[in-house]
Amino acid sequence: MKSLEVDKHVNFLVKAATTRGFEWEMTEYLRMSGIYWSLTALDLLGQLDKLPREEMIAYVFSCLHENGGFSPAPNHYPTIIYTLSAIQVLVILKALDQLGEKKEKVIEFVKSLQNTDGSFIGSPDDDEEETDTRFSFCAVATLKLLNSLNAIDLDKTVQHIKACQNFDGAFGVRVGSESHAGQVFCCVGTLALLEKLDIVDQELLGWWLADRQLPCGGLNGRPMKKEDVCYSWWALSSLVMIKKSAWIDHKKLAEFILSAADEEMGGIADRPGDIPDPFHTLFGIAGLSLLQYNNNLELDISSSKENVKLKPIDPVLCLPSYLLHEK
Ligand code: GRG
Repeated sequence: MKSLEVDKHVNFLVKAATTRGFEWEMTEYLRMSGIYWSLTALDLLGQLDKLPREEMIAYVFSCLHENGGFSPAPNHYPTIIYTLSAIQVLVILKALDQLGEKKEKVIEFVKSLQNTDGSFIGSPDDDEEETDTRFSFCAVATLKLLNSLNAIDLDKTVQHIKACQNFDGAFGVRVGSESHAGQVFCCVGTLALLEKLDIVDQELLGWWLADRQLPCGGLNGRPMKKEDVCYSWWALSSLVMIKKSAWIDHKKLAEFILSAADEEMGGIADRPGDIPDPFHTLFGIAGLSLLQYNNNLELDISSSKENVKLKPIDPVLCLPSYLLHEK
């Protein structure tokens, strides 16, 4: 198995976060999540200090709006996805306290997005039917990190997720939508945060998730689709949450993730030979962390620093575990 080239990945992540140019401009619409991906990956690699903390915190607050929501960049509108990313960044930088009385505003923002059937819209201007189980997860995860789960109707939240479970045991975007591993993560993660995993048919879901592994070792997001490194997070973390991660071949998955790394520039791509990006770099490294700590994978780590270890990650909140235990 190839080794995890720490120095190269750190250089790649720092370069992606600090180089100004065409790519930087083109990714403005997702910047807050980009910062979360880069910081989380750097922290897992033990090198969080490679990006300027105060500058990152100032950026997060420059994206906080009057209604309590965060946008990806200052001149964009706030949504629940970027609100979760902003809160995750503040947790990583141990700066959540700086929210002060604005914390109540953020809670109000999240609360305002819940429909009467328990589903969530992504931003206040969305129509009531524009729901997505991603928004349920982001709402619940944000409130969990703010210690304010009771701000929303939790029973209805669970009922809605339950209604999104399909005959194959997996979950989709909304009631009746095709099962997709990304949405499975969101639904299983929501139930895990609300301690309601018992309502899931875990055997059936375990089979569906394990079936995502292809002969190349990588996982796909739904039947008949190509493998993609990001499902080494969405599908594997779901398997970990329902305690069925032993149902896939760990070594083959780790080999697939490592083979999607760019050997020269660092960074991980969706699949071998493609161009790396911070999204796949985080979810590839996060998948390796799950495999190492949940399935005893022996990972060879190459670094110019001594005794570098990959940190354990929380399978639900996708944050280095030590941050959640310290809270
Ligand atoms: C990271 C903790 C944390 C939270 C974020 C926004 C969100 C919560 C989760 C998104 C989950 C999701 C839907 C992931 C899938 C992303 C993806 C690669 C979608 C591509 O979908 P298709 O249909 O790809 O283009 P396939 O693989 O089906 O061909």
